[in-house]
Amino acid sequence: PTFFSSYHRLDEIHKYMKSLESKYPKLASTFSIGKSFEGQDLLVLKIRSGKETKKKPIIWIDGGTHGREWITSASALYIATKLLNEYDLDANITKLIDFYEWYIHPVVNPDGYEYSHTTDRMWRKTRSWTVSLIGCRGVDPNRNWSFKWNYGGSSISPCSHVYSGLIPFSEPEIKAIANFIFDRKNRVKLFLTLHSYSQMWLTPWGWTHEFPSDYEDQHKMANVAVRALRSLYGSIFESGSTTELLYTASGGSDDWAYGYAGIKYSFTAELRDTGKHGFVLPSNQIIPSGEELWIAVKALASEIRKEL
Ligand code: 0X9
Ligand code: ZN
Repeated sequence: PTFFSSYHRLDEIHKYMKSLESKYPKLASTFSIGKSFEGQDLLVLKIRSGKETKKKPIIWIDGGTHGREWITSASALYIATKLLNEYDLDANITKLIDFYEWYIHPVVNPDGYEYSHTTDRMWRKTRSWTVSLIGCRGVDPNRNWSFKWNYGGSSISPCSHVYSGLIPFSEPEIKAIANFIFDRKNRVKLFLTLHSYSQMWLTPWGWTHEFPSDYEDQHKMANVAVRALRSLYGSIFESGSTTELLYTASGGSDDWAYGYAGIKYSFTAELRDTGKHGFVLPSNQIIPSGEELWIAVKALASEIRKEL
């Protein structure tokens, strides 16, 4: 059995990330971008070759925004592992690592992730609470971003699954990512946030039914991803905007990355499956799901590179 034959708790994930750092000291490093509400490290893996002097385009991939979506953290780690394992073995991967700087943040919401392991398998939100509010805990981390915050598809009720928080960026986990991305916004060429489930490659917007001016390019690029993904096991992922395919949901990270930080290729990928197991995707699907996503990410990275 490998690391990818089962789902793991947060401490095992952090240990695994640090083991990649020791195994590939020239390529991989881990660092914390802050602390969660309950004090867990927000650990990011950086993959980069060569001297630090050169400014490279950035690819950002995150998972584990919603506690119960375990496959997304496993898949983010799978991508990281593939990048590192295949460097110097596969000429195309070597090229992609040399060209970009990769940041992989597998567990955006560590408190919610742990809570979904220990107490409530269906937990989605963070675990924060505000003194004045008795009872319900947690903010939906994907309704807490500042761009078009509370424009629809979110709730101001603390007990809701889609509670947007008292103010934008009330959640330290989200503020930390926003700061990190904003500081590098001109270099970030792909912002990919992994969710589950429903097998979709979503483009902005989530906050309105209107289509952004870059929709054509974004949709073309989303199709590059879903076509590559399908080529391996035939999994069908739909591509389109969030409001077109799903529902209205404002305050999401992809809308912020595009609308506020100006990152054209900003996607939410909703991974396996389409509802048979839903959030409780069996662990024997981690590797196939990771493999198909890996092919999609490679195709995206090469296609975006052509535009730079
Ligand atoms: O509702 C969400 O946050 C995402 N779906 S999930 O079932 N994983 O919760 C979709 C997010 C799409 N993007 C935006 N709404 N901006
Ligand atoms: Zn989600």
